[in-house]
Amino acid sequence: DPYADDPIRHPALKVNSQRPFNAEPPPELLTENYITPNPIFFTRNHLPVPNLDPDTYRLHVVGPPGGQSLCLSLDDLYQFPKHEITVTLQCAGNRRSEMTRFKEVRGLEWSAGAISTARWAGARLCDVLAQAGHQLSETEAHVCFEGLDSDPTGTAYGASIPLARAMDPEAEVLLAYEMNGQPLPRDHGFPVRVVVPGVVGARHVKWLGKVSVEPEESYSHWQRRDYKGFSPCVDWDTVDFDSAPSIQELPVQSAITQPKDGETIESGEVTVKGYAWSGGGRAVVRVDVSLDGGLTWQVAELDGEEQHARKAWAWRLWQLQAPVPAGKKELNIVCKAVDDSYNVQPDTVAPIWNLRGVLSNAWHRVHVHVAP
Ligand code: MTE
Ligand code: MO
Repeated sequence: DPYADDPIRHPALKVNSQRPFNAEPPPELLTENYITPNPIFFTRNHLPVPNLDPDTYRLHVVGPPGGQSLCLSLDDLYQFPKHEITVTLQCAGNRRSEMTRFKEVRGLEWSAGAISTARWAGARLCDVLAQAGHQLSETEAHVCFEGLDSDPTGTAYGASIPLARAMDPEAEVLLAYEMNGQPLPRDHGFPVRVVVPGVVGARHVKWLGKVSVEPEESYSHWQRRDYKGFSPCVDWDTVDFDSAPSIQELPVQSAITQPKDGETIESGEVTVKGYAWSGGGRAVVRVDVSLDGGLTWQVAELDGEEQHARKAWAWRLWQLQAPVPAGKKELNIVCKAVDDSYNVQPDTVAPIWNLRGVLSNAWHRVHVHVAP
């Protein structure tokens, strides 16, 4: 069993698949803290978790022609200036189960918990690439990452991002060796992973073994044959993966974590809580909440760290305290977020449904009963 050596996991996690291990925190824990504690940070593994020795670990950075390839130990990585930022990581499949309810899709049944936030610290990728002699002049170039996890045929997990993002100091792409002040837990990429703020989780390659600059995107299955969006009219007979761009920045997202769907709440006052986030460093400027299925709206209060323009890498938690409208036996609670480009979430799943169930960001809806 290639999974026999996987780490022990926290019992509170809701497991979507045991081998490979995929799990999310339950909603009430997800937004209990602005920073997600490491043991309940959602986990998305495609393969067995490698068991890497920090003393013999090496990161290979391929240099440009005429440049210098690097073979970095952990100690070498610690020599680069240490950069620490708060970043929310979201899987492209977050909230997929809502797409499934509309029409069948292929993929893990994530609820709204395939998203978490941590303080990440490490070397900036731009500093490491510069040391290897890379410059921005290479046109249309991509930075390809390879993990040290692999399938039985020896194929490693891989993904890529555009070189322009990798080389931009303001994009703050990290080769992270710390998560919330601790060495990375094994499930989250020990000893080194990529953190690409504002970008889909799939590009944050864990157990990083190799970095190279290439004229084309990574040839990995997960770059080319997965993690792409399609029209609702496309099915598995007609899908052409080459026709769509790989997902990089994610669209604006929000979800309700309290109360839970199907719950019975007290009459009087209701407290609604949740998270909101947008990709590409776009800040969340507002969250609207409706108690009547979207007919009337109230503005939620935003909590969490103040966001920097164009560098809003982390989510906002939000809450709304409101009187339960008199005489109501049930409430249809809805939330939707607005980012600083005034992007909004679509109201239903139908127009964004896609065969892989990615990019699921319709208004989040929770139905509750009111105690008599
Ligand atoms: N990196 C490697 N090497 N192997 C993987 O399976 N999964 C990716 C990404 N990096 C993956 C990986 C996906 S799809 C996501 S959403 C994130 O890691 C999840 O990171 P987490 O498990 O730390 O939450
Ligand atoms: Mo993912």
